[in-house]
Amino acid sequence: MGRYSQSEIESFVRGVLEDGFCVLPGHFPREKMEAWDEAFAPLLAGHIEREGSLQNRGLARFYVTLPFVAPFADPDVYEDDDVLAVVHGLIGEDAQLHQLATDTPLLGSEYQDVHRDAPPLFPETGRETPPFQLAVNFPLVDVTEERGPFEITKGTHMISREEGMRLIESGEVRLEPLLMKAGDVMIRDVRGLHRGTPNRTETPRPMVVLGYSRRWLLRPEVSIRIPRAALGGLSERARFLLRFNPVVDSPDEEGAEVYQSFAY
Ligand SMILES: O=C(O)CCC(=O)C(=O)O
Repeated sequence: MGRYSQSEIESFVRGVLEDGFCVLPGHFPREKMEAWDEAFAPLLAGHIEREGSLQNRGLARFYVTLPFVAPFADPDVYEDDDVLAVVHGLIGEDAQLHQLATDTPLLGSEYQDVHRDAPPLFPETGRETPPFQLAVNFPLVDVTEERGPFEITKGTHMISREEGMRLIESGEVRLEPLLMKAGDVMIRDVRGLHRGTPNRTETPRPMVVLGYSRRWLLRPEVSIRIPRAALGGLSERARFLLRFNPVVDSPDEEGAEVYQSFAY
């Protein structure tokens, strides 16, 4: 049972359709975010040791896939009733979940180029379509001006990148820093123009990304490796959401990150 009424859910859906994103304030318990942050720290350290030299998201900024094990394989997060109601309202009841990962700027990170996370579906038409790919983002720590807030624009998800950039350059559209608290959840159309900004502190600023898509969208660059042993414990709804992901015998085997091309 979610916390929001049907009309409130519809208003979040409208927010994403019109602005490109909405925020559900204080949605996840702070203690849960702290537990995730603690469990994430060694994963980040291991990632930096293995492939830290790549820095393809910019200096001192890392994309790390989370393993589908506790505390990250949490149905209270990826099956949250309110988040799913908004997701379903935007990309259909048969949506799939195919990404569980993090973006983390560290001290030394810089402004990213403004970008979208997906190209248009039909570039030859010069027109955008209704939403097909969503990111559900939540930070694991409070985000301050100094900790490199995610900056986002309103209303650029349904226009071309060129037009969006023109509006930003002319000042008609503003890049807004989102000072999200640990527990706040953003649901966004990945076509909205945005960028990461410099983290000027010693505290890593992990932002979790759950990627939900229309059922027909193939995203070979991301996946959630489901441990075979976990299958039996998944709800029917979770099995449906996760149905296109690989089932693996050993979840802990870490391959190199394959999601390298991320900006459009
Ligand atoms: O700073 C962030 O959390 C987002 C960074 C980002 O947009 C990206 O790496 O694609």
